[in-house]
Amino acid sequence: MDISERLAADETSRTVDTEQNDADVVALRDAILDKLTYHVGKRRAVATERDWLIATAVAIRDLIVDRWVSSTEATYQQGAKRVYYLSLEFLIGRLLFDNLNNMNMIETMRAALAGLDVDLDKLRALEPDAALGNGGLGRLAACFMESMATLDIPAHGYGIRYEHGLFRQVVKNGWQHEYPEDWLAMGNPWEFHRPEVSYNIGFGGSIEAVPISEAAVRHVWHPAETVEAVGYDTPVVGWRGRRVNTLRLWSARSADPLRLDAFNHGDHAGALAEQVRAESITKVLYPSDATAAGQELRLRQEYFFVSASLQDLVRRHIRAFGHISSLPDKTAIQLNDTHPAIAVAELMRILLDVHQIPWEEAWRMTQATFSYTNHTLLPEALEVWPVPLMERLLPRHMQIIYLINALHLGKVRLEYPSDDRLLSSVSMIDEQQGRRVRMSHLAFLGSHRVNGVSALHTGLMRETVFRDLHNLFPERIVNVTNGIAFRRWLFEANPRLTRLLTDTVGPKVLEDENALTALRPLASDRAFQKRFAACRYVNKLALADLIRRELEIRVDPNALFDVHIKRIHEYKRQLLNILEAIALYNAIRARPMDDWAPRVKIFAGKAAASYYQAKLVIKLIHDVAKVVNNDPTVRNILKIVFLPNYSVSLAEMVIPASDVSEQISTAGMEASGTGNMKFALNGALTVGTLDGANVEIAERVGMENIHIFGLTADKVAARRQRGLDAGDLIAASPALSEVLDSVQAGVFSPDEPDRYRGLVDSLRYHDYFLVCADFDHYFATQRHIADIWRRPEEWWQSAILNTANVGWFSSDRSIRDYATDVWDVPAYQASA
Ligand code: 26V
Repeated sequence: MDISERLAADETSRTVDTEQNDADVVALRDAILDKLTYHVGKRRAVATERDWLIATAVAIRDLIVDRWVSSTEATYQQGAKRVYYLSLEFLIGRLLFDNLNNMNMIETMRAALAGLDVDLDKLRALEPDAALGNGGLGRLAACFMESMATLDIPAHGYGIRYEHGLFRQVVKNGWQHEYPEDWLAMGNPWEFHRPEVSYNIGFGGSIEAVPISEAAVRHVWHPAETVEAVGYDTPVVGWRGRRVNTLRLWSARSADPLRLDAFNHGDHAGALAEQVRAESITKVLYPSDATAAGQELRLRQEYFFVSASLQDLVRRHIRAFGHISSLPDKTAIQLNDTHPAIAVAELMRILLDVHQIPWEEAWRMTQATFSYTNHTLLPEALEVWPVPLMERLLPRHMQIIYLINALHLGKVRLEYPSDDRLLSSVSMIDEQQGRRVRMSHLAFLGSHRVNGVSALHTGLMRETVFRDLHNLFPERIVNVTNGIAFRRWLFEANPRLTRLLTDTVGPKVLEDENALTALRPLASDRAFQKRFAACRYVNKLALADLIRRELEIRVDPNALFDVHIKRIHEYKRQLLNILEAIALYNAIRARPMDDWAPRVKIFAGKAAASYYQAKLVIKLIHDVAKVVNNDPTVRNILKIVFLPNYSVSLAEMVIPASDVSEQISTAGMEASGTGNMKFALNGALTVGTLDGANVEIAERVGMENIHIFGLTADKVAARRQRGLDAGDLIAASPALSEVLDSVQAGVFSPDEPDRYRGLVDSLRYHDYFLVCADFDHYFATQRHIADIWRRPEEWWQSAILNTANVGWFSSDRSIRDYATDVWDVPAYQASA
C-alpha cells in the first residue's frame, strides 16, 4: 500500500456522528467544567485525567437522564408489556464511547474536551471495563440490553453488581496467574445507587403450615437468615438515544451490619462477621467456566438476585396495574441460562404464599411469564444442585419443586404407563449421583418457550439433552440465533470502516443492518477494495503498535493477522491452532526459500483458574512462540503472539485488525459463538468448523467466502462411539507425527522436557476433542487461505462479501425474533 492510500484511510474519519455545532460544543464544555467543580470537587488546574473522565461521564449522564425519565414515563402511561432479562452476567466493557456514540455526541465531545486541553481518546482508554461476565453468555446479555433499548422495548436487565468482576490475567513465564479485578476502585460514574430500592432475601429456616380453611393451608416461610439486596441502576442508551432502559444490579448488605455489643467488648472481627458473610454474596463473579467449588455461595448468589428481581418487578407491576393477576400479560421474564432458574419456584412461592393464588392458576401464570435460553449442552456445564443443599438453603422452594415434579410426572405416567426410563429422564430430580435438582428441567417446565442460540444448537437440544422433554412438549423449543450489537462491534470498534460504509451506502447503514447488502456489487470493484483494505491496514498498524508496547514483539502489518481470541477451553481447540503453527514452522524450516505468506498468529483468552489443561495450552503457546519468534530461519514469515488479559476492550481493538478469524471448535460443542459474527462483520475471513452459528454464517456469506474444515457434528458423535484412539490417524499424517513427537520430546520445553507428555498422550490415546482427526484438513485449509492471501483481488472481494452478507447477525434481529416468537411484545422496525 502506498502512503497516499494510507493517508486516505486515516482521513476516513473516525466517527459516525452526523452533526455538531458550536453552540453544542460550548454548552457541553461548560457542563463538563461544572461537573468538575461541583461533582468531582476540583479546580481545572489540579484536575487529573481521572477527574476529567468522571466529569465527562457525569455530564453525559445528565443528558441521558432526561431521555431515561421520558422513556420510563411513557412506558407507565402506555401500560406497555415489559421485558425482564435475568442474567448472572453482563459483560459490558466500557461505556464512555458506547454512550457517546448512541447519543450522537462523539465529535461534539471531542471538540468540547479539546477546548479544555483534554484528549477524549485518553479518557476512553482510562475507563475500566465492567467485566461482570465470563464470556459469550455475559457479552450477549450486554448486546441484547443495547438492542432492546434501540428497538424501543421497555426492558430491564437484572443481575449482580459484583465488587470484583472477571479476574485480571497476568502471564508470568508463560503461566497464567489470576489477580482480583477492581473496576469500582475509582468509583462508577454511570450508576445510580438506590438505597431506597431494597429487599430482604431469606435463606434457610423452616416452613409453617397455617390452616386458612378446612381444606387449605397457607405456607409461611420463616428464614433463619436475612440479607438485604440494594439496587444500583445503570441507564442503557439505545441508538440515537431513542430509548433509555435500566440495568438494575443488586448488591448485598447485611440486615444487621455491626454487633455493637461485641465490638465494644473488643471482638472487632466477630462484630463484623455477619456483615462479611452477607456481603460475600456479591463480592466476586463466579468463574463458572470450570470449577465445581464454591457451590453454596453460587446458589446463594442465584437465589439472592432472583428473589430481589422478582420482588422488584412484582411490586412495579402492582403499582402500574393494581393486581397480580395480569402479570403474564404485562411481563415477560427471560432466564439467561439456568443460573436464574430458581425464579420459577420463587414466582410460584410469591403467587401461592403471598398472593394466595391457587396452584393451577399460579402454574399457568408462571409458565406464561417465563422463557428460558439454553447456552450450552456440555454435560459438565449443566447445573444440578444437591437436594440436601437446596433443602437446607431454600426449604420452601424445594417443597414447591417436589410438587411441580410430582404433578408433571403424574401426567407423564398417565400417558406412558410404566416407562421408567422416560420418567427418570424427564424428572426434575436426577438420581444418578445422589439426588440432585436439574435446573435445566425446572427452567424448561416453568417456561412457555425454550430457545437455543443457533440453528445447529437448537437441533441438538431437541435430539440430545432435551429429547424426551421435547417429545412431550414439541412446540416449546424454538431457535433464536444470537447476534451482536453493531453499534459497539462495528461503529465504535471500527470507525474507519464505518465511515467508508456510510460514504458508500449512505447513513441508512447505521439504522438498518440489511443495508449492508448494498456492498455486494462493490465487492469486485478494485477501487473500493483498496479503500476497504486501507481501513484494515490502519487498524493493523495500531494493533502492531499495541503488540510492540505490550510484548516487545515487532510484527509486520503487511503480514496476515490470524486471530484466535476467546475463553481458553479444550473444545475451542486453541491446541489445534498451536499444533498447526508448529507444523507450519517445520514446513518453513524445511523449505525456507519457498514463497511463504507472512503470518502473525495472535491469541488471547483467559483460562478458568482451576482448569489445568487450559492453562497448559497457554503455556504451550508461549513456549512455541519463544522458539519460533527467535528462530532466524523463519524471520518474519511466522510470528506468534499471546496478548494477556483479554477483555471486551481488547476485542474491540483486535477484531477490526484481523484478517483471519479462528472459529475451530469441535463440531457440536460451541452453542453459537458471537466472536465469529464480530470478525465476519469487520471483514475477516473465517476458518472454522460447521459448529454453532458458523453454519449460518456460511449459509449467508457463501461457502466460497468461508473456510470450513473438519468433522461435522454427526461425524464427531459417530467417531466418539467408535473410540478415540488416534494412533492410526497420527501414523497416517507425517506432519502431525512430527509435531507430536517434537512436543512430547520437549523441543519447546527444554527446561522441563516432560511438560507436555501427558497432553500429547491424551491426544494419542483419548482424543476427545478430535484434534488429531481434524488436523490435516485444518492444515490444508490454512495453506489454501495463504494462497488466497497472495491474490489480493480475490481476498478483498471475499472480505467485503463477508461484511455485506452478515447484517442478519445484528442483535437487533435476534431481539426482534425474541419479541415475536417468545415475548409477544412490539419492536421498532428500522427497515420498515
Ligand atoms: C460453562 C462450563 C462450566 C463447566 C465446565 C465447562 C463449561 C463450558 C462452557 C460453559 C459455558 C456456559 C454458558 C456459555 O457461556 N455459553 C456460551 O453462550 C454464548 C452465548 O449464547 C454462545 O455464543 C457460546 O457458544 C456458548 O459457549
